[in-house]
Amino acid sequence: MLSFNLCFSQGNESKVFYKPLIYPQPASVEITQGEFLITSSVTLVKSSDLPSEIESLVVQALKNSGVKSIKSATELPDNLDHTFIVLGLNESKIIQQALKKSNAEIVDKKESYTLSGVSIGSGELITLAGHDENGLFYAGQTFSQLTKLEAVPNLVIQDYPAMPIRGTIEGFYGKPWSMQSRQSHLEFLGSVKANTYVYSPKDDPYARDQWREAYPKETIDELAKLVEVAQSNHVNFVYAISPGPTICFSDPTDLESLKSKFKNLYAIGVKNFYVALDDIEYTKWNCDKDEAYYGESGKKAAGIAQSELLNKLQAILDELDSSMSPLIMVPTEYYDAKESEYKNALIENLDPKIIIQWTGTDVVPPRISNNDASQATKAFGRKTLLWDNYPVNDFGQTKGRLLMAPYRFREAGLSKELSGILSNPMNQEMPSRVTVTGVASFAWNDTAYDPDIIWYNAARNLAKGDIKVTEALLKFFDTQHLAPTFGSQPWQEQAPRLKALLDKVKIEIAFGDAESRKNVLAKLMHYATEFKEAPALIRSTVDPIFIEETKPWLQAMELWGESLMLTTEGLKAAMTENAEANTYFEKADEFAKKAAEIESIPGATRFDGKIKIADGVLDTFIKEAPSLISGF
Ligand code: LTM
Repeated sequence: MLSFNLCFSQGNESKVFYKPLIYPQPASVEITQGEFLITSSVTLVKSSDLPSEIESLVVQALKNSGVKSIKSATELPDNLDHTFIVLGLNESKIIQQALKKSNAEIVDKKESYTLSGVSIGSGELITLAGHDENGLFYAGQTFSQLTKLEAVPNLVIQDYPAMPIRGTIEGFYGKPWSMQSRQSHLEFLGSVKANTYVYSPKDDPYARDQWREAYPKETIDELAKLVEVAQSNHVNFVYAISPGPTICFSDPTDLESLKSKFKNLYAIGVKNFYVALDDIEYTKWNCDKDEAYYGESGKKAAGIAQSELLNKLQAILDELDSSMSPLIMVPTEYYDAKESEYKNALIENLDPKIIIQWTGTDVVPPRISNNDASQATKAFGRKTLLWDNYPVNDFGQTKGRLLMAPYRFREAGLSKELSGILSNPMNQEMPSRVTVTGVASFAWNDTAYDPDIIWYNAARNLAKGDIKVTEALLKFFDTQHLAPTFGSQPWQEQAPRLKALLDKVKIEIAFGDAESRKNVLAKLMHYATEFKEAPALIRSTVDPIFIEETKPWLQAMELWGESLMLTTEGLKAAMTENAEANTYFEKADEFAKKAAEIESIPGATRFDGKIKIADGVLDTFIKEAPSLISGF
């Protein structure tokens, strides 16, 4: 059960309220007396320093929930006869007054907020108080979630993030996201209280292979638009450059090229910079000058040369604008927390304020523990920022797959050792949200994080709140649950929901009686029918971009569903010794073969290949089914 209910009497009436499931899970939710009531006419009481995008967010949420009239005021009256919503930063007088009336306070932490609802007289006082602008924006996001629910009780939410840096790094190989996808991703990040997006597509030539060249004017204009969208969604837009494949560390003209690249981006509003030194040759210099300057090439010399370059860049940025956040970097040895010659040389020289990323105990680690993170703190000489290679699908083992399992196996307590988490997503932006919602939620509140509830919420969000479409999506995600590592052993199993049902079918056929076999086959037919119908339901409601990005998977799922229905008919017929059974099994096989032939969209992922749907679970069952009941 996902919620419990609470019963309060208001006057003579009594009404049932349901505890809301906010995501990311807030630090504290206290339910109080009465209803969190939004009347059809409300008054917004704003502090003078209210950013316009936060006002728009709240106004939009009110309109979507059916509010007909929104008036503005600068003060609260003594008597409330309808809903008053007070919005502002903690230090404003009006917020102090509203918090006092609500018996609430704000926690003194960066990005924190308090959201409260209290019944006063015949009206309602709702307060959205931010510690800072990000906090106030997050109060608006939580408010927006509350307005989509029915019968919410009055409450006091005090909330703040566990990790300071939360978001994504578009750091994969293969087709980069379109500018349109990036814009909608930035809006999505804001909605899950994530505050960071790193622009680092490996296949942007101006960021890696031709990093010395300036961007064409058209691209600069597009990037400027992204920076603007990021700002209005309270997301730091971080620009990453990858000079590693060709840089000459000791050449002042290369430093100049980096400086002018950063300056061009600063001019369009970029205030966060990043240097990516992953996946490069670091035991050979790219130029003779480096040999002359640093001596013989090698891991130690690479650590020294890289740290010197980064320190110079940090100094350039400090001079350009001292209010900017420090540089972020990913080193060449990013895939473990073992001390090494290279890492020692890097951190002995690197400016301590520069933030270092690592990917865990492997490039794609099966789990990340508190101990792993504290080893990384030691090895890199500071709290690290995790680069989590999930749900990225640019490596061979992901061929034909989307990665859509819940975000799991990151230990509660990591917020004590990490400065944050950035997820490296798939080439497909919208399907990536299934996991990124989990990453943002874990980074916001790692101790209360519940992977399954967040997974449900991610589906519900894509389904625009529709329960049937949510279930259809969850069935689809289950077929893409397998998460490969760089080795042969996946770190998340394939299709656990479907597997549980198919195992039950096999168990009842082997050990059950006529009645239980009949029942389990009825259940299987019900599931198979919903499975086959899921793609049509998804297409009817979910955003067309999601449908486009998942197109061949949805097509294949339909065919596999048909095959599973025919298999179930075959099993039913076999149970009653009906000779039609074989015909059903043969047809099921034909559909399975057709489904297994569907290919990914050419170029949409780094490795094209045949689409995989619940592989190793569904195909195995369909193949094995004719042998489960014999003698007809
Ligand atoms: O993980 C890092 C730091 N670098 C690359 C990524 O660009 C790539 O997307 C992932 C997954 O293939 N692996 C890497 O090594």
